[in-house]
Amino acid sequence: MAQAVVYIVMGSANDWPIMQGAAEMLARFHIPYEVTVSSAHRAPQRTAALAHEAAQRGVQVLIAGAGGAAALPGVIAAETALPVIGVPIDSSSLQGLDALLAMVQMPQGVPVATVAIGKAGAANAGILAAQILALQDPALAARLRQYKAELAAGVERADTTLQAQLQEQRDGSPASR
Ligand code: RP5
Repeated sequence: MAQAVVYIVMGSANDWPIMQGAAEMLARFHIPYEVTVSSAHRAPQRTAALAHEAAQRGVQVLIAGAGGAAALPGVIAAETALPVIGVPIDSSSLQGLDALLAMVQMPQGVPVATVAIGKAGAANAGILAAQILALQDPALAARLRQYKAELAAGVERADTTLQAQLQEQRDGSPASR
C-alpha cells in the first residue's frame, strides 16, 4: 500500500459515518490516506504523539473531525506545522455549532482550516486536502480540474431538465390552450 499523505483523525469511531465522506474524496483523487481514532480529551497523549510524528511519517495534511467541545484539530495543530483541516461533527445537543466554534475560533498563531458542519464539510475537507497536495502534483491538479468540470456539467444538466419541466408546465397550462 502507498505511503499515506493524508491522515484522517476522529474524536470517536462514531464520527466515521460522517468522516467517511473525506475518505471517499481522497480515494476519488487517488490520494493514499490513513484513518485513526484519537481524542484530545480522552487520549491527550496519543493525540499529541500522532500529531508530532505525522510529518516524519510522510503525512502532508491532517483532517480532524470531532463533535462537542471539539479540541481535536486545535490540539493537533498545536503539535505540528502541517496544515490541519477541521470538520465539525453534529454529534451533540447543539447540532455541531459547538464544534464549529471550537475549531474556527482558534487563537492567532495556530490555524485550523475549518469546513462546514457534517457531511458536506467532510467531503470538502477531502477536496481541500487534495487542492493543497495538488500544488506540488500536476496530475492531481488535472484530476481536480476534471472534478470541477463534472460539477459544472451537472449544473448544466440540472438546468436543462428544469427548463424542460417548466416548458411542459407552460404548454399544459389552461392559458396556453
Ligand atoms: C467527540 O465527542 C467525538 O468527536 C464525538 O463526535 C463526540 C461523542 O463521542 P462518543 O461519546 O460518541 O464516543 O469527542
